[in-house]
Amino acid sequence: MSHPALSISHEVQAALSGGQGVVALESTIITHGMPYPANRDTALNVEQAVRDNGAIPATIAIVQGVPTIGLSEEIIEQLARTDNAMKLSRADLAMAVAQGVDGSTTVAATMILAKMAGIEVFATGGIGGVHKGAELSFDISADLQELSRTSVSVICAGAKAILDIPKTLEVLETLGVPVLTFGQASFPAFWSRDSDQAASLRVDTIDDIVTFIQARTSMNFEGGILIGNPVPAEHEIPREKMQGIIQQAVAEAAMQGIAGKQVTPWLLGRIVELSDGASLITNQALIANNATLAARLAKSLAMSYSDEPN
Ligand code: PSU
Ligand code: MN
Repeated sequence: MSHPALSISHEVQAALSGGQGVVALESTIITHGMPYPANRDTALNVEQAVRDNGAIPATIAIVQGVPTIGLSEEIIEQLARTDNAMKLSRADLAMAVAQGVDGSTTVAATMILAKMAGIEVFATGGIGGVHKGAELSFDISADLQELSRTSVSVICAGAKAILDIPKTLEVLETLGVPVLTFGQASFPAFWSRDSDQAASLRVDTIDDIVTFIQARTSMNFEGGILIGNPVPAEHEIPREKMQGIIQQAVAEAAMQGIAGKQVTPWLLGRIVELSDGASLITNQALIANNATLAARLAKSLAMSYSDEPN
């Protein structure tokens, strides 16, 4: 079902009406998650990974006030270069529309627009969550709340250790968001495969995920699910290696009074600097890996719908 306020690319529209799998991709990672040109190259590689695995990519952003589903290479290039795009979550998404400006969508905002467009599967790198020190700052990403209310399956490589991972998992549980890990018991920690936190639900195959989604649908559950997909072993960076860097970045951010929506982008940028770019390579690899799983899931889901008698 298409939506009057959205601009959906022909390719994505054709895939949706033809029952082909579609994978939503976010754009904050382009404008606020990585430096140029790694951000552009990653965005294009991720789209390619989706295609290589049998689905159609739909990168999502607000372009001159228009919520746009499926970006041209030209627009991706433009977003990758600009410093002016608004970073949009649920609270401010409509302001970019009201003002007719460019804005990139976080996980929360991408979920909202994906849902409107009828896209059920979304691949990203890492989600926002409960920040370290949140008991004082109250800094908890709107991504978590969105997962509880918007029915999209989000595939990520876990959460970065800039976040408090145990508290992030607690909040997800409180909000009733199923957290599935793919192929292992522990929730992945972004650059490394393992956190010391067990997720409550484990799946080992794409069929397991499809069956779970079908069971939720049959029970009329609303809301998203989160799937943690560990980074491939050959690209992993050991946790201890990142720990010092993250601690330094978090301490500097506190000292400089970084607050609000600047916190996540500031930390991401500082970590790339402090790791001499090593963290970027892993970041790129894990997103492609997530896009691959997402494409296979979207394809299987699309096939399961066409099997249904109706
Ligand atoms: N974590 C990452 N990379 C990212 C982000 C988070 O490892 O690019 C981005 C995502 O778009 C996520 C957003 O939705 O940051 C969360 O921002 P905040 O904490 O301000 O909600
Ligand atoms: Mn925040």
